[in-house]
Amino acid sequence: MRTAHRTCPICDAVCGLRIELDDNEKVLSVRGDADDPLSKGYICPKGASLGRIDEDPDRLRVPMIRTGDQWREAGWDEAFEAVEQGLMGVIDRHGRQSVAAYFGNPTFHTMGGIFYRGPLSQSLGTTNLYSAGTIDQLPKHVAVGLMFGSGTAISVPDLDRTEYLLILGANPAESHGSLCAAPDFPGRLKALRARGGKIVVVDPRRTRTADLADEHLFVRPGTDSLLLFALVHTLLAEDLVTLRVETEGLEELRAHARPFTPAAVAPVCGVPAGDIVRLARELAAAPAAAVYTRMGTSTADFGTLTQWLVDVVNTLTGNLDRPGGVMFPKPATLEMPWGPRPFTSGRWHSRVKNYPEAMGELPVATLADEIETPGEGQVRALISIAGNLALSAPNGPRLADALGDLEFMVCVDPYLNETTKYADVILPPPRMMQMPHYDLLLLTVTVRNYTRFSPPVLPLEPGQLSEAEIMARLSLIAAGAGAHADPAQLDEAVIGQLLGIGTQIPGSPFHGMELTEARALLEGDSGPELMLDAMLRLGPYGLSLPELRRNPNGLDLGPLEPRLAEVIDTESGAVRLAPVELDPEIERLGARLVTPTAPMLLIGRRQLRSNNSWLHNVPSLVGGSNRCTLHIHPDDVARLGLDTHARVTSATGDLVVAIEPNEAIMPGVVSLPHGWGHAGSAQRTAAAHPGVNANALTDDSTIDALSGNAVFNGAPVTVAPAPAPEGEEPPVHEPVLLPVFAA
Ligand SMILES: Nc1nc2c(c(=O)[nH]1)N[C@H]1C(S)=C(S)[C@@H](COP(=O)(O)OP(=O)(O)OC[C@H]3O[C@@H](n4cnc5c(=O)[nH]c(N)nc54)[C@H](O)[C@@H]3O)O[C@H]1N2
Ligand SMILES: Nc1nc2c(c(=O)[nH]1)N[C@H]1C(S)=C(S)[C@@H](COP(=O)(O)OP(=O)(O)OC[C@H]3O[C@@H](n4cnc5c(=O)[nH]c(N)nc54)[C@H](O)[C@@H]3O)O[C@H]1N2
Ligand code: SF4
Ligand SMILES: [Mo]
Repeated sequence: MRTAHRTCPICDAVCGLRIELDDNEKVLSVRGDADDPLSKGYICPKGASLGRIDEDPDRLRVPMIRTGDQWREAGWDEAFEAVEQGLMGVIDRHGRQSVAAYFGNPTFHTMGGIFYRGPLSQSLGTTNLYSAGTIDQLPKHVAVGLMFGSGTAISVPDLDRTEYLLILGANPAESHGSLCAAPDFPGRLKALRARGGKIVVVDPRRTRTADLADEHLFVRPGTDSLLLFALVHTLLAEDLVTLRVETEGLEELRAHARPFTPAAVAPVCGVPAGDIVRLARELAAAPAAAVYTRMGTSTADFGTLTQWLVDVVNTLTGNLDRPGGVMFPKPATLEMPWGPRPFTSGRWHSRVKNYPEAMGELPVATLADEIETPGEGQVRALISIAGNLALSAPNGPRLADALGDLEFMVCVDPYLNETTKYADVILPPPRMMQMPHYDLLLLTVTVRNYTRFSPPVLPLEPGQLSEAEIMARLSLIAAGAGAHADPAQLDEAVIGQLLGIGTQIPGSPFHGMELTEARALLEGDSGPELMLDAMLRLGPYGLSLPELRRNPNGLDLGPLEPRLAEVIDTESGAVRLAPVELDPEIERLGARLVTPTAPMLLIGRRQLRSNNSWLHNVPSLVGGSNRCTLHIHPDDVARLGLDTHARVTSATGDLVVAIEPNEAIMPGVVSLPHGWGHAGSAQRTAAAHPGVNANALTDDSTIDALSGNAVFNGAPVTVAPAPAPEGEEPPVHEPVLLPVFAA
């Protein structure tokens, strides 16, 4: 028996884990790592199931090649030869623009995904680049890009020191936090209240997070920008503004905010005017306050405006870049610019709908258009890395059909699932336990400065490829170097680029060195480890990979400190309170100041033992409370005459689903979790708990204009009685509350 340490790779909370393995290297138990300075032993049911997830018998172990509807196992060389033939064939016939790439959610967590996204995108030479970003957080990047001049200037609530936390459209008690890495988020919320602070949650559902708060307010889906504008209006009208950082555009902001009075927005957003005024006063009066928002508002109409207004309120109340307010973490690695600086968007546009690029990406919501619409530049091939678009994208079934029409598709994915079944070749990454891990992205949004590296717990088997090698070989094929090119060739090129930057940074350990001299200093067992070592040595704490290896439980690098001056990149150096780029959206929002007629509105829901589309194949994570049901208020159940099931119809599709009457949801709103719809899947456990695809109902024709982001929340739907589909189990009406446990 032995114990290994590893960061959990599943969600944004980056919990440290202690893994016990038996003599056959089978995982016996996974517990929280009490010696991790950030997570301090916290673990959730998913982390505790990591061994079962990792050892899933349905996981692919070798490449798969499809002919018609027949799959067969293949060797790596043969698989890469098939990729070269398929991909280069499409490029020869239709040009490089006919190739698209999608980088799914796990690519934000894995070293293979993070370090090789750039090289693969560049060697493909296409602007048809898509990621989970445009079905998630792109509005945040655009908003901070416009305000601070850098699309990565993302602040986090200083959770452990704040005295007042306003949460809109996030449910960290179940999601464990997002764009805010805070293991044991629920515990941190409890501590906030225990020290006399206040928490207010604004959400169309009274969530578990709301249960941990002092106050919960229902908001009509898609209207948070109105509510926030009224907060801004009140702060300005009542002279409650404290500016602690240099700003520009206050007068323009005042003009924008004028029509959005609490009285004008209240009937539209559903939050009483008196509560809005009180919230503004409380935020202004709190010794330190933070406003935090995530998916609920990012994937709703006016997503970018909402993210902007959140940071406007944080700035106006004097809480930007201040302890207890919202702060910019200082990661251990060299901060690499991602996206243009100063920030700009629309450097190119999508072919069919002319949507602007943002952060180098085009909207996932228009990928089906690009595949279906003939003409020069039509997408004919797709490289999908760690994505399950059939279930994750708006109007997923349409996109799935489009995938079936591609001339070539290759997926890097451990599963044959709803999306990868359309691939010609599937290249499986190794098990999580076999991969080194470093959260290059998530460690930029931690609530304390912190770092931790995890070496692989288990070695690769002979002949098995790491995810990094798979990515490198795909990049080399795309670059024309062929199916047998040595991945080290690409690694050395990337490392050389990094060191090239390093030799020019005065004061860096590589300054003034020859590249070979600098390269000789690096230590690491693989390409991404060497890249990481370089980035750590170039980082602000002077760390290195060997140093991190000596600290397997992670290193606390101290509380967050003010550093706006280091991250801001606007022309004037001031925070732009009223970027002109937002004007058209503000005008469009003004037109929403009319009391809405009331169709039912659909929103999403995350479940504690789930993670998007890919954890439903683990028996301990499905069943019980983790079922795909429609939450609906009992008044609506009665009004609509529903029995056990409902037919839900939207502009794009319809489905029949079991209902779960629930007092906690706002009347007029229904909620369906996403990532389900596994009927007929090759993942056997998932197929036995199929659920329905919520994205059959979401619309791919509406996007957030500024970011291209999908609008999942607030889709108008009709709900009608329906009989239970034959053979379906009766729905579970009682949510089973799981204890959130620690080590
Ligand atoms: N209606 C609705 N739709 C949504 C959302 C919503 O709230 N409502 N949420 C959206 C959000 S926030 C996101 S991030 C997206 C996520 O959507 P996707 O980007 O499609 O990600 P997942 O659904 O997590 O699917 C991950 C895929 O990666 C594979 N995978 C798992 N681990 C690894 C690995 O280590 N390496 C590789 N190569 N593959 C791996 C899995 O088998 C799976 O196929 O969904 C979005 N879709
Ligand atoms: N257990 C679990 N954890 C996860 C995931 C998972 O699938 N399951 N997915 C991971 C991923 S990819 C992400 S991006 C994060 C997301 O992390 P969160 O953003 O915290 O996740 P959600 O649970 O989607 O929270 C969104 C909340 O917004 C509410 N909402 C919906 N529409 C609106 C609206 O218009 N206005 C307001 N104010 N609220 C609204 C919903 O009711 C919900 O409570 O979670 C991550 N962690
Ligand atoms: S909250 Fe759970 S899934 Fe997320 S990192 Fe921690 S243990 Fe893993
Ligand atoms: Mo996400």
